[in-house]
Amino acid sequence: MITLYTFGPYFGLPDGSPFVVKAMTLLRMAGLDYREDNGGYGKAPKGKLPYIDDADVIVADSTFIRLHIEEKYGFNFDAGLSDRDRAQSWAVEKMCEDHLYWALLDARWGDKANFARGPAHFFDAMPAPLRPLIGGMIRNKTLGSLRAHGLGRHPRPQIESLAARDLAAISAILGDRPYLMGEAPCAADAAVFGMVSGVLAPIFDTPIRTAAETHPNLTAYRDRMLTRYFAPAAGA
Ligand SMILES: N[C@@H](CCC(=O)N[C@@H](CS)C(=O)NCC(=O)O)C(=O)O
Repeated sequence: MITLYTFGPYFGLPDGSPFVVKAMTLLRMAGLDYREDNGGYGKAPKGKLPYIDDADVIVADSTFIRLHIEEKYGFNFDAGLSDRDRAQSWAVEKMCEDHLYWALLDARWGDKANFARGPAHFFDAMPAPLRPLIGGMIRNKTLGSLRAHGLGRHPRPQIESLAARDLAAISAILGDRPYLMGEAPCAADAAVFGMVSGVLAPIFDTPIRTAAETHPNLTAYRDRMLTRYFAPAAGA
């Protein structure tokens, strides 16, 4: 069986990382059984989660996990999409992952109150005296990568205004359709759901969440994806 390396459920979400939520959703979309292991971060080949172990083949990065599923299991996430829809869905996915994600990171890790509510709990299993030390080091490392990306160089209100534009774009593309590209979910839905559900997580108090909440189709979309892929099985 496939092992998916995760952080674990945090913030009322299937996982604390939107990329892990994306990978979970892809596996569920493809109907593949998998087990979760939240102890694999130390061995992550690219230093990040998610990655999978599929019969001793290690695949790191959510997009390469998608390509692996397509190649090994013959599942076409974008079946039925026109070339234009495929291109548009890829563009939206990458806007989420390479732009909106960094704004989410700033909201969660940059804002001190949100950090205390959220990511600080990643270190709860450590001995109490070490928690602020290790937590502070990882926070500095994360904010360093945000700065290296570039988005972290803007003052927070500017970051938030850019994120609000991303969310308005996703909302406009979704329109009144159930999924991004129409009646059926496609690969980008896994990525966009991972990010939008992360942005909407109620424990974080942030103008980015408020911006997302002004688009009722985004909250409905989050709920639709949750029900479709993460509702507990009957009797479970
Ligand atoms: N491109 C990667 C991004 C994965 C990623 O950024 N994961 C973050 C969590 S959201 C991570 O593992 N960060 C830990 C670190 O940078 O040390 C993917 O699509 O899987």
